[in-house]
Amino acid sequence: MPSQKNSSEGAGSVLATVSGPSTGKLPGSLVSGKAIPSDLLQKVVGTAAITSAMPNNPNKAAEYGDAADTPPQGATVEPPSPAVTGSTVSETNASAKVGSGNPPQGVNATIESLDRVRVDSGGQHLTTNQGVAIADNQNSLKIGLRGATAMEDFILREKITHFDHERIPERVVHARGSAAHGYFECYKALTPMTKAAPFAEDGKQTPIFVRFSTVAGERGSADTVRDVRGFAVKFYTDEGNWDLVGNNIPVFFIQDAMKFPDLVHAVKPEPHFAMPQASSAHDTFWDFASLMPESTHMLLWQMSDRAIPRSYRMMQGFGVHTFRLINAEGESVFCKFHWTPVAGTHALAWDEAVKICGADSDFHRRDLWEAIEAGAYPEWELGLQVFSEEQAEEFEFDVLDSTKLVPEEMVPVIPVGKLVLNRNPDNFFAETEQVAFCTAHIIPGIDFSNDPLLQGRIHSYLDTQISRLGGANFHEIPINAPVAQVHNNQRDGMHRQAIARGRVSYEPNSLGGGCPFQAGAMKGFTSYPEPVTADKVRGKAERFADHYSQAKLFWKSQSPVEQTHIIKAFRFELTRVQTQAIRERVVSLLANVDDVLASGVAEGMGFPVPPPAPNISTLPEHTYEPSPALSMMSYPGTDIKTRRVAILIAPGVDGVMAKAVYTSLVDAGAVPRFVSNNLGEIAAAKGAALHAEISIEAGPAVLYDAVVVPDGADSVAALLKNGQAIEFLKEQYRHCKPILVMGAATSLLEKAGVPLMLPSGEVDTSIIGPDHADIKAATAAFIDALTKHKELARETDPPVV
Ligand code: HDE
Repeated sequence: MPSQKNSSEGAGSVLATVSGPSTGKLPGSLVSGKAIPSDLLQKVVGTAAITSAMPNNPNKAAEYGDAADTPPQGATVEPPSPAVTGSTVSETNASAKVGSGNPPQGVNATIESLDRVRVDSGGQHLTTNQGVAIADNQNSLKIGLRGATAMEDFILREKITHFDHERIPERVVHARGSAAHGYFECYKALTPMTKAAPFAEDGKQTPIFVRFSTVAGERGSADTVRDVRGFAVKFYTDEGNWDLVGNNIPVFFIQDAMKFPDLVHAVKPEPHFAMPQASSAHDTFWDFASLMPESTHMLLWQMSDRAIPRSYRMMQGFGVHTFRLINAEGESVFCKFHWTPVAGTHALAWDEAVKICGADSDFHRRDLWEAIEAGAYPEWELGLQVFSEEQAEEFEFDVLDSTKLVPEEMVPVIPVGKLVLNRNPDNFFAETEQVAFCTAHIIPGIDFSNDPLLQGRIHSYLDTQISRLGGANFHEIPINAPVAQVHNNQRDGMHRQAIARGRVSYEPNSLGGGCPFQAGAMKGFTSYPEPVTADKVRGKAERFADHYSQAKLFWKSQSPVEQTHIIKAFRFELTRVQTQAIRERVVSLLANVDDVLASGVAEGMGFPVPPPAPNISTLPEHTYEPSPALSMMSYPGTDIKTRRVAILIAPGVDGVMAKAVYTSLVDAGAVPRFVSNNLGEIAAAKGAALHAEISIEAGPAVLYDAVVVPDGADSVAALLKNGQAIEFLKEQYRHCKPILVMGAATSLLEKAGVPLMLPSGEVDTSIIGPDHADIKAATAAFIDALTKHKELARETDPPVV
């Protein structure tokens, strides 16, 4: 609507905030000789123009019937001047606080990189949260030097009040974890399969944040407990955040979200006395699990070495559920996600894991941090198993059942990209604790399947953040903000940070020129239009009732030593259980899997194998061929980067030899340390004195992947008299770790009772030294042994050393 030049008619309407001229006429530029602010006039004139350009809602018809399949982009009108859609024409006035007076249009500045919120106090004085300089940070304000503290001491009160509220609730599950930043790089564009942003171009990089965790323990619990590990990846894509919230085991305990609170209540510390911490080895867990035969497959994984990984960097990750990929044509395939570590998959020994809980309860956290600080960036390859809905129909299991996996022999894993973790967080709380993963965070090109476990998760993660992070604005916490623009009409709530410009917070609108407008089917997220004709029911499909075929597949696919570990883990857990009927019920499930498994466990428990639990499946049981990919042995790794090696020294050590081994290990990427009885200078028989880096108490055997004892008559004599050193060698042997002894140090093996031959009668090639005169060759053989990680053929039950 045009303004009337040189007329004051309607001026009052421009200057007021209620009502406007009934004629629709707008004033000219002068009122009684006083100028109407031109920006205010422009705003009113411009508003009239954009609202009348939208006489109706042009997209309404597209909401109904077939037209709704392809929602159009929202209708918009460009405002003639920025003031038209602003909140206030006074936005052009500048200050250090309100900004430049030229507010950015069409952007959300809260998504700027984390640099925007990084704080460094170098060279700065202390202040209150209001920026007031603090003169004295040592004393509260008192009425007299020996008097009471004054109520008015706002500096003390602010400091203590903030401190009182420093904690937030820990995660209900996965409370204990550690995280790092990095990137995902796609090898080749996957556009025929999916339009998802990370896979859009060859070599495309997407920033990511990954958090690893245990499940059952509280936030301060130990890292190396027996448990499933979380493997949650947040992709900050240019089309919004995608969270792939997976585990290091490809299947799960239960089939329906309805059972998750029961599972977690059963595994968490028992409610009457809050024990045990971070352990499934107690009555309530096994009571529940043994009444849920669908968990049998997962229980085998949980009792395997997968549940005691050597490092977060040495475990696989899985999306677990079946997801959908969708391409630009709207075609969909099913997909399973696999992360495979470049460092190989490696585990601790159970005895080792238990002792590490005491020696360094931050073992995994420290390992991840140290590797990244040292520039040995952990890497994984992402692989996809892709299959059609028609293929899935032919499988003997249901792909919507999270207690089943798709064997790689049926659908191969295609490598599609790599994940690299190359930056530690600056602040554990702000980043690792406040990160909010959510299975509902998906992007165009990816969609959910109807897996009833996944469907329940879509609700749970968003919901849990609201109480954990204190309200609906947790997406604005810097670590959670996407790198893609965020524009919508959600407003207010606790701790809101975005200051929305303009008066429009609804859609459709004409006062905001129609903005922000719906993106439409071409750009916006659309769900895969899966055809459905079904009754509304509670229940599960027939194929979900097969509880044992894949448990058998997993068992058959394990190497003999892995099978032994599974039997021993069951025995350990069930021995801690107090109720005999529960123990027997667990073995009755195992009796459906394998005789050796069931009898091995029963024997250790001192009772006969009970009759197998009823197999309730009405479908014929499927027999799978063993799948080598299910054994950890299939991912050996290729080097010794970041492996920790103890070099045990005492006065009189052959310093030249010790240093030579040290240097070779550093060159190969390992982390050697001189370990001695105490810190300080250690006189050497040959060469310069060495400096002990850590004492045996602070760095016991379980914290190293291997041990070296250099030659030196006096040094060896001292170690022979040192019970801790002998214990060190015994543990290294018992945990199947490579041992390098040189010259006189060979006598330590005898004192420790370490045999040089394997139980099979073959030579133990991971004990190096006795017949290696040449130190170079010995070190090379030692590095070879360490590359293989452990010599598991050493194990006997019970251990001889
Ligand atoms: Fe989770 N899970 N979960 N979960 N989960 C949480 O979300 C839940 C499940 C997983 O590092 C919680 O933010 C339900 C399967 C990881 O921050 C909560 C069900 C898998 C993490 C939650 C499941 C996972 C969580 C607790 C069954 C593997 C840690 C705090 C329907 C595919 C993410 C939080 C991080 C965390 C609910 C089952 C993995 C309560 C209801 C299956 C890695 O929302």
